[in-house]
Amino acid sequence: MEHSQTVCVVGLGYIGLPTAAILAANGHEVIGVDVDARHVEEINAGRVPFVEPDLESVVAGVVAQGRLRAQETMPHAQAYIVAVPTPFGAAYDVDPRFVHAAADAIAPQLRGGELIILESTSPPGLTEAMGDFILSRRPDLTLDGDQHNSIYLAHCPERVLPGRIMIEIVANDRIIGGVGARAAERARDLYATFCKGELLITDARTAEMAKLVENSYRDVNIAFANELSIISDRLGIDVWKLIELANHHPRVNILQPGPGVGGHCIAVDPWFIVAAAPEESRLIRTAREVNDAKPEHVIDRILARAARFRDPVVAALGIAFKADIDDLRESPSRGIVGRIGLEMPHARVRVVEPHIAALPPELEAMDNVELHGLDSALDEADVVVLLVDHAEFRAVERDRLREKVVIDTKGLWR
Ligand code: SAJ
Repeated sequence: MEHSQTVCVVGLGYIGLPTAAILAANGHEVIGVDVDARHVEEINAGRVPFVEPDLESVVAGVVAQGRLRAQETMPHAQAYIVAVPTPFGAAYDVDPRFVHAAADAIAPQLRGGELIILESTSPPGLTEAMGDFILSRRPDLTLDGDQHNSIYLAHCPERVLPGRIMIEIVANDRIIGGVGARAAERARDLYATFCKGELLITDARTAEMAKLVENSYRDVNIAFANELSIISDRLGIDVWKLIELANHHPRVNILQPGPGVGGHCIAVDPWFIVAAAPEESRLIRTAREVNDAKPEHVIDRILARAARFRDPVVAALGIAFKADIDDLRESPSRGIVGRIGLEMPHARVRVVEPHIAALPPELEAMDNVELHGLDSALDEADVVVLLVDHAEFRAVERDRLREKVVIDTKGLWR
């Protein structure tokens, strides 16, 4: 292993915490910073405040060894990795407030020689803007390399898949975009201490764009599948069979339709490209619109098929944004469940979500929506809506669905 460093990871969420844990497990002294006091306390007790396979054992181990500690204040460190949210603002451009807050807190700690890596998904130019922001607070420092007062800035977007983070954080290739060549080399040396994938060096803007392009590629391809499912509904064709057959062609690989696209990445990142080049991003924008419209199509189908019952019991299976995780952010199924409850006030909606202990507030507040176990929800249901392909749902015996109206948005029970 290369020499160990003091590394500060700013933002201990789905990306920051695994990154902090893996750095600590590879010999670095890691200080995690988060604004949430409860989060900090949990991590210092070796616990992980969200579901991600294999993460908790690593966190518990490095905390017990004293290699990772969390705190609310910004320390001095040799390297900083910023992994804070970059949501979109009103005009679908980035809201940089968390990046600015991190930069604001890091700036007074700098002495010259530090490496600062932005991992948060960024529109083209945000990493350079972060550098300008730091220099505006610290005019005594420079981004020109190899001087006593140089700081080194790079963008290294994360590409891990929730549910497989601990595998992919080590195995995936990484793009490292430096603001200057020296910064990229230093960032590469740090990632090389735990990353077994290829470390690909470029400039910060290209790295920013590469990340957005990867997620847009997936969004466009899912939009194609979702559009096919709507066309197929109209033409009376089984879309799953259709895609399976078409995918036998050696150069065709269509993705799977679903109730819409969720999560905080694929449903967000393409908008940064659209905001940066609105006239030119026609396909990317349309794909977003197609995917955003899919939940409405699902709602219409549910309402139409449930119309024959007076006071139906609806079992809604899954409100996470995808299979086998507990993340409800930007989840289309969560929105669909809310709308069913609203549009059918006389229906009783039984939500089954094995990965959560309580409904999110907006569903909790609805009188006709309740969290249920799978068995009781299925027993009572007139209408069963499959919204997430969780492993638990895959195992449901088909006999239990007989004589019920079934709307399977993931093609799980074909
Ligand atoms: N989905 C479909 N059909 C499919 C595949 C996915 O409807 O065939 C839906 C899912 O149900 C979910 C959404 O798309 O609602 C996104 O899920 P995902 O598994 O495609 O991706 P994320 O959001 O969990 O993670 C993505 C990954 N990006 C790519 O695969 C290009 C991951 O590698 C990134 O690190 C992550 O975004 C990120 O943080 O940017």
